Amino acid sequence: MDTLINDLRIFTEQSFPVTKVTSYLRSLDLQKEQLEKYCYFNRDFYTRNLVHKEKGFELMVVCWSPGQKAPIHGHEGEKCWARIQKGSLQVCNYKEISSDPMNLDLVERVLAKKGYLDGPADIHSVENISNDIAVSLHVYARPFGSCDIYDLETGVKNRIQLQYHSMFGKLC
Ligand code: CSS
Ligand code: FE2
Repeated sequence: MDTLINDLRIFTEQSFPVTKVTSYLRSLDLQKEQLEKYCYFNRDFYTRNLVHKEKGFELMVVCWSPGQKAPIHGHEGEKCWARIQKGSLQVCNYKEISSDPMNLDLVERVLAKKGYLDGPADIHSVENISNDIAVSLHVYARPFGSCDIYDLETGVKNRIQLQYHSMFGKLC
């Protein structure tokens, strides 16, 4: 993990060059033991487990029980990569056609399996549609503490605060 954090620091100085960071994260070789201390599951919601945060980026392990979902949300220009470390996740990518009225186009639906690297993401939903748990590793360049959730049924966009379930391996 320390090596990964140091390498991300170097990428921060380079403003996270997309091609370079993508191939770096794609070939990242992390053992599941290295992630274990950040893996907390909750029955009711997916968990956001902070590994490291500094001004330029944050590193997070997200744990998904079967059926859990991150609803359609935007990353607002932040560069966000997610690597599937265990299980699989369905990622739906959207393009905003208009904001008022809300009109999003589903451009891609991907079943991301272990080892798959997603990103950089813009507007998407992420869901564990499988019957097994899933774990993903997320790098957010320019971390943010809140985001917009798009409700396609009502056409309303809501701002929500994002919270951590654990930080540095300890429950919050
Ligand atoms: N963006 C979501 C996870 S899917 S990338 C979150 O940070 O909770
Ligand atoms: Fe996301």
